[in-house]
Amino acid sequence: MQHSFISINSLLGLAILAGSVLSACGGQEKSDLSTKPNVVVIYTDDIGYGDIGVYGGLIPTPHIDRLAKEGLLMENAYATAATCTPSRYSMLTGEYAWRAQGRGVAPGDASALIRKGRETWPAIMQRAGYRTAVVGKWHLGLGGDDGPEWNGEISHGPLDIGFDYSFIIPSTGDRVPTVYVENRSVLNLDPQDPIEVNYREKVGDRPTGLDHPEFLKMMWSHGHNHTIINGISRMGYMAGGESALWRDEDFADIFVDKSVRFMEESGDAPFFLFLATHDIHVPRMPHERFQGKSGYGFRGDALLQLDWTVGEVLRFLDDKGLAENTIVIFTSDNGPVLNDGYKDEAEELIGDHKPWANLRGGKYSTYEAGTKVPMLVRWPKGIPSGTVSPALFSQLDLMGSFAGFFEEPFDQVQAADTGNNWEAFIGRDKEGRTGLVQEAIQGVLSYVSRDGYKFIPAHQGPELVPWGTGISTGFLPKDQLFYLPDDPGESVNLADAQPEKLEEMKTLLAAVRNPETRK
Ligand code: NG6
Ligand code: CA
Repeated sequence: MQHSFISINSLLGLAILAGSVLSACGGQEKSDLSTKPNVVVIYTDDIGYGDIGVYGGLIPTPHIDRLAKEGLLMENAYATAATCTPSRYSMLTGEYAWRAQGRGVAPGDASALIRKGRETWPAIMQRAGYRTAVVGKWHLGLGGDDGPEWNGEISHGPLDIGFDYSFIIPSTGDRVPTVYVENRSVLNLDPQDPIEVNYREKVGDRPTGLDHPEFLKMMWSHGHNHTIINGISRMGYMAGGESALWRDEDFADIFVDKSVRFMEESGDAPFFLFLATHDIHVPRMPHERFQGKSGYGFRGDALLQLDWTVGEVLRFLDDKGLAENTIVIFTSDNGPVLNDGYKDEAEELIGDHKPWANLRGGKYSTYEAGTKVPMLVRWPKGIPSGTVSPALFSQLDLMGSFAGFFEEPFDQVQAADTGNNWEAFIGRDKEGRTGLVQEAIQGVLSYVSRDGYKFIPAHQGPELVPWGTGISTGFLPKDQLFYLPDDPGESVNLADAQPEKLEEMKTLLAAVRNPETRK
């Protein structure tokens, strides 16, 4: 299968270069390049199911809401995991992250998790004739087995797996090194002042949050007490790189600027932009113009900033007359958390706003709020405005759905878990996937089926996320079974009352876990 894929693909590549109308394996005509929709994926960080206005959030998000009014609101869309790295991994590769070890939340100096030769969503887009870019948070590792070469050419990055342009922060704002990486090098690095990163012991003489809290503009609450940069202590120690340091307050402005430039420079080629915002992950340090504006502390202010970001993208598309045939996808990598390591008053000021809506749990959790996320899709040419869909949808299927739409062959051995759910993606099929797997911390896997049942296997683990977020893990030493349409808050365990259903759900989860029977 892999061999035939390679030859078909290189033929297609030649045909694309020749600019001819292609004949794919099924003999069907491929759509003309010029009509291909642009695609902008706005992948947000830690935005909960209830955070957005159209999902019941109290903090105004008019630009994000506009996507729903002019497009599709999905009621049952899921990230594959309750943390960032595995969700991103699955979405970009079409494979559940838990199929191999080592794809949990990556440290800031992790080596690349997705390597050259791996089938990816952006690679499919490239082969379909798109210019592709990633802008924003990466958090999938960089560099070979020895990790990223911060002071030289950084290998094994986005450019090696399907992106033509890359402007990223290597992991998350709370992890060193606090520098931007553009394509293969650290932006604005002075070679006389090389970067050193260490996650085990202190390097350099910058003060730490543990020893010098008086230098902080925002105090840490758990973890995050190593090197202080820009008045914020981080995870990990960093020396050097002074001229390359970012200012957290500028993230949104810079990501918008890089995104707009990329879209502008695409000319007549269709573009695929993966805009992975840092908002609203910790440390929440929005630009000064948003600080204090929401009344909900910096978490709310970061949400206003995120809404502004979306507004800027939409304004660009409007101004250039591109809105009609651009697919804008808005979703999140995992569910919400209030205190994720800094004292930013997210808990104290939350008021009646419910980031998790009526769901149980949150980020890290195996309960629904961990992975059930907002998902909006606007495509005026293909989706009627104001569409709402209850279809079960996984971000895992974006890759297979786009491949299906373009009739683009891809390596289905590597991308074993993605499927073509295009009709659900554009709101026509109201049922969607038959089921999906949710990954919580500690590698716990639960299963949601299309008929509304949810199964969480027995797991010996802490009741609350162990580092002080106050979030229920959903771990119990006995099996749990819920019927979500009646009980979205997962409060009535039906495991004893419905033993047959429980067995059926166990079999379904086992079938996905077992590579012999999957698909
Ligand atoms: C956790 C961090 C948290 C956040 C998370 C990753 C601690 C105690 N907690 O380990 O602050 O960085 O990792 O978040 O250090 S994610 O959205 O990128 O997955
Ligand atoms: Ca996240």
